[in-house]
Amino acid sequence: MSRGVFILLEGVDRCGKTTQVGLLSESSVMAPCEKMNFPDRTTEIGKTINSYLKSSLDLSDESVHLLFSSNRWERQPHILECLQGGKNIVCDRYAYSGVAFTNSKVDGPALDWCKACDVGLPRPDAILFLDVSQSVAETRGGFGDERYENTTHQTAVRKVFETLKTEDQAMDNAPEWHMVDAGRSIEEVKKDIEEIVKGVKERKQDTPIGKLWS
Ligand code: DGP
Ligand code: NA
Ligand code: NA
Repeated sequence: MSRGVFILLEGVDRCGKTTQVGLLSESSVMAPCEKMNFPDRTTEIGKTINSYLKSSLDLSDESVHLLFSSNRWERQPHILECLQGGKNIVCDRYAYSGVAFTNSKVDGPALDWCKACDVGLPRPDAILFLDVSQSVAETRGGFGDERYENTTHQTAVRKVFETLKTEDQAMDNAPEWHMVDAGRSIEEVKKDIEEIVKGVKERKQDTPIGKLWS
């Protein structure tokens, strides 16, 4: 039996990621599928993260970064169990958001420090980056509700995602990156994503499960 594949959707806030994660998780292409999202606000750590994002709690940049990372590590056993059991995973954000949202802060922690605590997590097979212009993202519902949702920060976040893509592309064992034009209709984006995922499954489902950034 082939293992499950691990598909990660990333992007700035309001890029349409959560909609597409939902659609992909219900698509026959991914069956059987487990849907995940980070931060997972349901755990004890996740509740603290939620308070931080809603601005009812202040934490240092380093402290909250480690909480976000820990929130991923607490799901590591479950991720491995799914993949080993032949279940595909579609995930809404992961360590890439982790690094991008922290390193992009004014005088934020260094890129290598940000990456270090997520090294060794289960490695996604592919990253589908939902690319939408900042002006389009901001016209979408709810922009500005949470801590990081301002133009300056989001623009800086985009730059770090670009750096992470470049670094991954220089590594032998890194996820595949696919840029998806998310300025189109939901239906067009969905079709595009499904085609990409079919290819990823063919290439990856008979390879060993990897470790992130190692
Ligand atoms: P979401 O629930 O996907 O809208 O994510 C909530 C916000 O938290 C969003 O602005 C992105 C940000 N975020 C997601 N993961 C991380 C992380 O690991 N570290 C930091 N600093 N921010 C993150
Ligand atoms: Na958000
Ligand atoms: Na999310």
